[in-house]
Amino acid sequence: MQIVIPHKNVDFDALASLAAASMLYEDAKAVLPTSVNPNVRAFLSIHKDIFSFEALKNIDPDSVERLIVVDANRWARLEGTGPLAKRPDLDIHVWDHHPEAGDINASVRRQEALGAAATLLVEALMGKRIQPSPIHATLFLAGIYEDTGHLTFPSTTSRDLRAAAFLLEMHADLKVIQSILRPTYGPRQKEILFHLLADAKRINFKGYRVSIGRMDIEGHVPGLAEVVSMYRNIINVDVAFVIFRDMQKDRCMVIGRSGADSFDVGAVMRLLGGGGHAGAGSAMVKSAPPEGVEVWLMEAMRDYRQMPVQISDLMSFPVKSVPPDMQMREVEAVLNHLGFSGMPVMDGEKLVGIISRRDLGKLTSHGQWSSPVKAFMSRNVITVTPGHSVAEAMRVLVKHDIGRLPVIQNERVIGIISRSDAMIYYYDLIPE
Ligand SMILES: [Mn+2]
Repeated sequence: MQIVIPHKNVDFDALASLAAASMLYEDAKAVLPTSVNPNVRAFLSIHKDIFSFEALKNIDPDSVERLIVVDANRWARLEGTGPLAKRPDLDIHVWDHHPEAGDINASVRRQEALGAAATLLVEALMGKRIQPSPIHATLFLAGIYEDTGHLTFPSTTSRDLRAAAFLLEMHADLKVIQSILRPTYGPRQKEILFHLLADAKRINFKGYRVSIGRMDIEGHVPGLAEVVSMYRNIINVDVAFVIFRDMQKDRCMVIGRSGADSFDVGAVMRLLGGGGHAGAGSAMVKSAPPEGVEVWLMEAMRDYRQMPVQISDLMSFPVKSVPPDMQMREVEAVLNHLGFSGMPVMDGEKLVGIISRRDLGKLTSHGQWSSPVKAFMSRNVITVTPGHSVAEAMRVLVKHDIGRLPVIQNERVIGIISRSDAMIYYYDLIPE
C-alpha cells in the first residue's frame, strides 16, 4: 500500500499538496491527520464528499510499502508515523518547499524553495497533463495563496505565480478562496496582540520611543506583521519590534514597524540578515534564544544609528547638465547618448530648470527642435538638501511624480537623486 501524508496542523497548502499528490500517485491513499486548522476543517465540512481521506489509525503500518510525505521533511512534523519511521525497508518520497534540510531519509526527494508545496505538486500535474477539476484547482490555489500571503511574501517565486495562473485557467474559484482563507486578523491574532500589550514596555533609544516585545508561537501564524503594526499604534511608540519564537521550527522571526521617517527598520533588519524598508522590515534568526536575539537587535539599532543611509549615499554625482541655450535637438542627442530620461538645465553654477523626455513629446513643429531648451524646460524645480532624510526625498519624488531631484547645498547642485536611485533604496538592489 502507498500512503500520502502532510504535516499535522493541516493548513491549506498541506491539504492541497495531499490532494494533488493523490492525483499524482493514483494508487496511494490520502491520510488526513487529526489536527487540522479551523479554516481547513470548515472547508472540509462542506467538501467532504469530494475528497476521500483516510485516518492513519485505520491503516496497518506493516502494509505500507511507500510513504509519500508532502509539505514537510521532518518526522516531528508528522502525526502518528512513529512505527513507520522505524521501518528501514519503507520507500519514502518527500515533496516539500521548506528550505531547511529535514531528517526523513527519502529515496525520492523533491525539495525546492518555493512559496508553497502545492506549487511543486501542481507543476508535476501539469507535466503529466493531468487537469484538476475546478474544485481541486480552487483548493490548490488556496494552498498557494495561503502560504505565499496571496503571492506577496518574499518567499514567493515566479513558479508559484505560473502554477496559480494554470489553476485559474482550470477555473479555480476566487470567490470561494476569498471566503475560505481566514482573515488575517482573527481570534488568534487578537490573542497574540493582547498578550503583547499586557507585557508591553517602552524604552527611550536616542530620542525614539521604542518597544521590543517577545512572544512564543507554534508554527506559522498568518497576519503577524499586521499584529505588530497594531501593537505599535496602540502603545504609541515610534518603533516597535516583536521577536516571535517559533518553538516548532527553532527560530525567531523578528518583525519591525516604524512610524518615524528617520528610523529605518529595514536597515536594522538587514544587520540581522533580513530586509525591508524604512517603515517595515523582518528577519529570521535560526537556533537562537529570544533573549539573545533581543541583545543582537539592540546592537543592530546602535550600529545602524551610527550609519543611517544618507541622501549623499544615494545621489549620483557629478551632475551632468545642459546650458539653457542648447537647442532641443542637441538636448535630445545628449539624453540619448547618456541614456538619461531627463537632466537639469544650468546656467553656469545656477540651476534654472529641468528638461525631461516628457517635455520632448511636447514639440509639435519641426522648427521647435532648433529652439533653446529654456523654452521647454520646467522652471519650477523641486529640490532637496542633504539635511533631508532619504524617506523625505522619496516622498517628494512620489508626491510630485518627478523623475529626478537635484540635491542642493549652499546654492550649488551637489548631486541628483533619480527614480532608479529610489528603486535601489526601496528594493535594496545593488547598484551596478
Ligand atoms: Mn507549506
